[in-house]
Amino acid sequence: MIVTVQQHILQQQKKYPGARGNLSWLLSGITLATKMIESKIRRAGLLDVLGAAGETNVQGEAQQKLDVYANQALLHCLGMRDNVAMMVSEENEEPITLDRADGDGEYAIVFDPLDGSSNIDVNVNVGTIFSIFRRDPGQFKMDPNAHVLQPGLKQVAAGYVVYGPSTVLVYTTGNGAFGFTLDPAIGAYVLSHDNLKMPDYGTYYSANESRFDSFPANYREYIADLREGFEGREYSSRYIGSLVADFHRTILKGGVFLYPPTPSHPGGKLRLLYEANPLAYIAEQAGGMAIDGKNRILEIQPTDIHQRTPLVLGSKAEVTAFQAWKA
Ligand code: P6P
Repeated sequence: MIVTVQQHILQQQKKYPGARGNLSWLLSGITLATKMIESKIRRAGLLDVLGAAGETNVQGEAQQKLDVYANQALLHCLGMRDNVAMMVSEENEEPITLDRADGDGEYAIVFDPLDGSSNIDVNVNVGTIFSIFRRDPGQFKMDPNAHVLQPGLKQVAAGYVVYGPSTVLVYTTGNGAFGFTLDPAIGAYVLSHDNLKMPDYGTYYSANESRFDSFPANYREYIADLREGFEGREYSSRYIGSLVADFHRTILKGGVFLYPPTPSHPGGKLRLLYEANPLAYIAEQAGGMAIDGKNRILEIQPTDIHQRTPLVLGSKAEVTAFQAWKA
């Protein structure tokens, strides 16, 4: 039986008496934008959208044309959803606030429109990551950032789309994690991974080992032990360099993904609000764990919308073992 992501979202909403279908309306804006992005990615080589757009974004990274397109698609589709009060994008230094009548605009959304974009030109998986908060009307007038500077535990929903051999959307609203594969024949995301569960342990570790010598000692000792074999298991190293792809493998196969503090990024490279938090929420909903090297990602109180964090994320066995290493 085919279950589309729209049907699934509505079924999930039925679990909340009094839910008015607002969240499903909002999520349909995201799925629409990702279909627009997917269609561009599928034909990237043919549409001369490869290569830098000649601009640099707030991160100082050369903006790829697809980055710009993906950001515009999300801003447009979500801007059309009257229950969205504000948006934060990796591509925009400041939040985008939408002029809604004060009673409307229930949600604040943060997203990374096209993560791993440096892989676009070599046809390697890229992804979209999003995280949704309910805004606090009391704060709206003083500081729009306050709506998204909330610990990840407060997320109403979170998800990602990985654009690869197939395009898969995974999302959670707090009742488990669910995966949907885009069926090009009907243009709909169809349920393909019902109630995703991350294996309790895996046989992969994933880190950029070119910087191994500069990792903090506890990361180096931990990885050295995994290389030797851990709890009787041999480990292989897998690193795609596209967070969404490395995460998607981890949620399906288990194991651990690590982005430690490095000399160039002593506070970690990955972004808390629109990379670590949404993936941590999904990882925990699938039975996995996500920490910043010490503390649970979802409990971090953010102070800046673009702040970074170290990330150790994956199966219970591997992340628990990492925590045992004294930092
Ligand atoms: P490094 C891609 O640019 C990205 O933001 C993530 O998708 C990925 O996990 C990470 O950076 C890769 O960083 O330093 O290993 O190239």
